[in-house]
Amino acid sequence: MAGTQRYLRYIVFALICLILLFFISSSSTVSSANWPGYANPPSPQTGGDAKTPGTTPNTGGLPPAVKEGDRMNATFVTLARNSDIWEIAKSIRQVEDRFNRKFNYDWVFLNDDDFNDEFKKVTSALVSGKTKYGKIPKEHWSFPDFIDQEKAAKVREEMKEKKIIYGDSISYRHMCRYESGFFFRHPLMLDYEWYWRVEPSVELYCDINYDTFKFMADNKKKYSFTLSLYEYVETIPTLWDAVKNFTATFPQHISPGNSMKFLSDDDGKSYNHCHFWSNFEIGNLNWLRSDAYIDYFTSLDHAGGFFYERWGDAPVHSIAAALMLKKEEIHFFNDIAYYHVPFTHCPTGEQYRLDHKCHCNPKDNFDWNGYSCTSRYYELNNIPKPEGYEKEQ
Ligand SMILES: Nc1nc2c(ncn2[C@@H]2O[C@H](COP(=O)(O)OP(=O)(O)OP(=O)(O)O)[C@@H](O)[C@H]2O)c(=O)[nH]1
Ligand SMILES: [Mg+2]
Repeated sequence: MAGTQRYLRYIVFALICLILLFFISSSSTVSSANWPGYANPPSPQTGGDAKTPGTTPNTGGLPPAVKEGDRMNATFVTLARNSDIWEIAKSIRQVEDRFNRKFNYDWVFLNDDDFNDEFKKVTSALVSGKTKYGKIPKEHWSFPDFIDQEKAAKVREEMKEKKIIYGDSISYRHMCRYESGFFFRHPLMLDYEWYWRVEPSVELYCDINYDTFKFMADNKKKYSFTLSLYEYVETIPTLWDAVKNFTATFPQHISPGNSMKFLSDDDGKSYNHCHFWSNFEIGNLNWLRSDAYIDYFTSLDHAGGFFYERWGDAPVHSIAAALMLKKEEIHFFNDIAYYHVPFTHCPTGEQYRLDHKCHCNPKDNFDWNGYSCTSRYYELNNIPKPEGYEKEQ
């Protein structure tokens, strides 16, 4: 009897184990029909097999992938060394993502040396338009014969002691002179009417959904900026004297209705050091190639300040634009959100920033800061300042 009972206990125990095993195995994979949020779980589509699900075309009416319409005779232009490769790669990526993937404009790269294969390979892969690589002729990147080398060397020593930024650099001076007077005359640039200058390590923070070159042409603009500020006085002590010398010699090149008020608070007697920051520029190359601008550059060049001081291309371009163009021909691109160390232009106006997917912090906007000259531009042109600017002062 005891043996039968033990035997029955074994059978009951074995049955319980079997039932438990059944439950464990059936609950170890949750039925796909029970996935949270899926009434009908996704299943393989046409074209796929059991292991690789297929795909379906989007029929939901997405906006067109690229912009339609005519292009302008325009190019991006970058002056760079081979060592700038990764910093210019970042800039290109931003310009492409925010603008050029929709327009596919060309990009001209200029260098005082030969570009190496790596530079060409990386940059041409990033640019959606054609890329062109030019070497700067020696005579555009060297001391002109009228420059006293000893005097120039002494200035560099003094500026080094005074710790003036790039004060002891020869190459920086060649760069500023080249950007002031030669880049637009490079053979590769002669094919174009419009340029957009891009430097290494810059950022664009908002989508640009229209053709900025066409905007310039349609609205009769010749020069443009996003940031403006005061120049270091130590780098340009005699620049304004050289400008006055030029205006006295070539009064015919000075435009009526110009932007003198942007440059001077005493009707031209002295320079207030305001300038447009030229690391960003969209401008007209034919204007830079005009007799007026060439006479201006040649006159300044002979004054020697690119080497005896450290004149930057930003005040040189800005003074030219402010004196030789009508004030309406200079455009402020409030909508191009831009950064070059250490300043940011983040468009004033929250709705604009949201609509254009901007990722800049409006608190970083430099426009209404005391060191910016952009207020002067608004006042001179009688343009009402954008709504909300007071909050950013
Ligand atoms: N090929 C070449 N390009 C140069 C040289 N020096 C500067 N550049 C380029 O000229 C432009 C201006 O030079 P930057 O060094 O950016 O001068 P910056 O903007 O005043 O100063 P940063 O604050 O350093 O950016 C950039 O596009 C540089 O890549 C040079 O010696 N050779
Ligand atoms: Mg720079």
